Amino acid sequence: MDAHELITRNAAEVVTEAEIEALADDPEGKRAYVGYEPSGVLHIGHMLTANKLIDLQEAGFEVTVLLADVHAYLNDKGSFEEIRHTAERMRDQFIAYGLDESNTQFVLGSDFQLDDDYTLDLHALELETTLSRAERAMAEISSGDSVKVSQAVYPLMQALDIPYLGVDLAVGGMEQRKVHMLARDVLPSIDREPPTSLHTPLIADLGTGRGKMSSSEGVTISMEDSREDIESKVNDAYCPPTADPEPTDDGAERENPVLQVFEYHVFPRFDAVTVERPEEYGGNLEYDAYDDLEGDLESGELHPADAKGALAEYLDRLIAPGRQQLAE
Ligand code: IYR
Repeated sequence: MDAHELITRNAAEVVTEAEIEALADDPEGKRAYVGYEPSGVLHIGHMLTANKLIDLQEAGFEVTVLLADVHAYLNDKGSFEEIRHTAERMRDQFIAYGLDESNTQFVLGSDFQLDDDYTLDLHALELETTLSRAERAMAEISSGDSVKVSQAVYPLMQALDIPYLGVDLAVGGMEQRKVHMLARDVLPSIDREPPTSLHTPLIADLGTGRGKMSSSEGVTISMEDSREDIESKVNDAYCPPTADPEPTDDGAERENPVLQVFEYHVFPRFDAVTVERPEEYGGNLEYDAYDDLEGDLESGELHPADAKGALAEYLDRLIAPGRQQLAE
């Protein structure tokens, strides 16, 4: 797979295509980052952007993981002490998950975001940004109806992280896109380049296929899950025999989360996927590309129950090292 394909595969969006092409032409030593508000354990949402970081490392990029302790604090996730402690645990989880340790730099937000220069640049960005713009940038990131001042400062700090970390590419889920668009607009006002960004798709809730999978609501998968937990969550997942399910009666869009997890979590990390089936049901099925598995589910060749059995198996393999690390 060439660098451009490694960088862009499974991305929902890149901004801009021309900037990404320039990075793909000479990826060696280029720097990419993702920031995460530290939370207790790695869950499937972290794993999605981590898969992209692994792709980028394979393409020649150096990777920075920002453990965004100050951001988590501003977003009301607990006391600063607690968040710091949680951040330490996440580092080991990312390595257990498969990031290349020799080429991943972990940075705590508080290591540079409290410096004088950063603070003054932040105030300069505050002067350039209306409250409503900052609020809109946060709509998909913070929950709750009333936005606190801290949550309006948050996206400006996220924008500023990009030049302060000196990265060439900012990666995040689609819920981060408005922050990155804000960054493109405001950073030139302090003589910084508008950043290039790449966004990974949002995956629907496993149980219903609606909305987006989140660690705070609905069903999620995390490094704390036992094999039995994974089997039971996947077994209960919404999986109609199509990649394009009908909307619900009240008009809500639905996805097939079982197929999404195969596409964005399993196939990027395994060269081939085996669906085990007893001989009397046709024997094992082998897939080396996601599209073939989707096609077989749609044609009826692959039964949803068999697809779920395989999904639980591969998710368990992805999670096992992190589970082991938590137990140590
Ligand atoms: N907004 C992210 C956390 C975050 C991301 C980046 I990229 C930063 O520079 C800072 C914080 C979240 O929702 O988890």
